[in-house]
Amino acid sequence: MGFPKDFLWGGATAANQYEGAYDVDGRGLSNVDLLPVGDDRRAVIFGEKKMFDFEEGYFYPAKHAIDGYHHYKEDIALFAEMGFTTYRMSIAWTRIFPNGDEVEPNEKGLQFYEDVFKECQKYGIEPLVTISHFDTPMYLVEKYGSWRSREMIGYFENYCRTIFKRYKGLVKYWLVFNEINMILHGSFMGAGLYLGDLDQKEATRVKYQAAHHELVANALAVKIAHEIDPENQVGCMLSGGKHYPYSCNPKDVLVSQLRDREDYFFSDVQARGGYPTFMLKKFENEGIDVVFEDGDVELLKENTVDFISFSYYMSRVGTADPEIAEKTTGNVFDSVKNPYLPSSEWGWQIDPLGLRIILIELYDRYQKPLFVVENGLGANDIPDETGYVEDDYRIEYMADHIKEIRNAIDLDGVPVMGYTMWGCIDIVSAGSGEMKKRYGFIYVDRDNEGNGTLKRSKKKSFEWYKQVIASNGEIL
Ligand code: P53
Repeated sequence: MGFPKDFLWGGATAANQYEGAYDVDGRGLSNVDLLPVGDDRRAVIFGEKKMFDFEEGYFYPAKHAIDGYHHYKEDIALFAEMGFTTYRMSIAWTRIFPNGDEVEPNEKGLQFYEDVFKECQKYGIEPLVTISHFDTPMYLVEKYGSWRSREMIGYFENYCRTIFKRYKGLVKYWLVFNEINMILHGSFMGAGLYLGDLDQKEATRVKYQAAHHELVANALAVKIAHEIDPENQVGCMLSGGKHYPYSCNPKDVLVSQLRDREDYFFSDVQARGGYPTFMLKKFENEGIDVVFEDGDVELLKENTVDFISFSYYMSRVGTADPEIAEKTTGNVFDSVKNPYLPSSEWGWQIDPLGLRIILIELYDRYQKPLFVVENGLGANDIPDETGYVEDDYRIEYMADHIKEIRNAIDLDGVPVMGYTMWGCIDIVSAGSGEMKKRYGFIYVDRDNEGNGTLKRSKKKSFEWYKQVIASNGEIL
């Protein structure tokens, strides 16, 4: 009973929220560098406001982030001290191909990640590598309109082939696109799509055409990963969270079910190998013309993912009743507020049982191993003068969620490969751009305006997680 012996325990970060050094060693500019802090951030994330270069009067937190580029050795040593057996991180596409369309990769970028993986290897930490954590080279955004263009597939394929070859033997767990369903919501953040000049129908068409290109690129990535090294295991990655019906009125149930399908469309293609009929019907009924090329159907069919990964922060709520207007705040996935659940300081509702519910649901749907690759609590931690934070609220949040993973394994028979808690060291928030929305076991001295020494200090949760891992999830 309990967690399997080889369960992978760790934490997760993403290049643009962690590394900084945005212009060092030949790195090119990417869409996620251009998300400013402040009132305009959401409009840029959603692809409503165009921001294709740094502009006067804005602060761009990804430029320097927590300077992980120069601190990774110290950070990985701290992860190792907690006993991590895995570390989820992402490669910045623009470190390897600064513009995206070069034939030859940037050696300095390749060397950087090789050093990172070797550092992990030193401690027996298995890297879990996201190939695109929301990032797209700005050169390709400007030249081709990003993923709306079929051209992207070839460039992405070259990027994948390059890293699979170079890191063969160092990395075996891969995720292709982080939260692939983000493309429908935060379209510029998720996929470099600026949609501000399109009407709604055309914007929808562009999103689904771009999604198709990403799905084809995903299948190619799976194919190449398996060809280069049969040891490679490739997962899809979904922003998870089931829609609960607001009431047992069948109308609410139906709305919730249909909204879940909008998300599962992506993993249905990636895990089952073809478009679900409901999506083809939607295209037909709404006149959405998504162009497939010869060979796409076969490629998708033959190259399904090895496992299903997802982020889980909260469940969502669906209702058919327009009178129920109270929405949750602070998340790009809009949802009606659930009256049974408490909320974090950022309005994200806290629902540990929802994690068990989505684990059951995803396993029932796909019968493939699951990996919880993000989960955690963003909070405004107040450190003492030494940088220590007594983050009992975070410990409680995580303990409650890890218990539900154990229940899913023990009571529901769901195979779960591992758990990587989000933002294991404080990093820039993707949604808000703030530093003060902190998730880490490790406090980083940096504020929303970019001031601070970048000093790392252990929070109370650091010792707690160490003991969770040492006991393989028995002591929570
Ligand atoms: P933050 C919502 C909004 C933005 C990104 O989010 C999101 C979500 C949740 O689904 O996805 C992930 O930093 C994402 C991470 C991100 C994390 O959620 O807004 O993969 O990059 O940092 C947490 O609190």
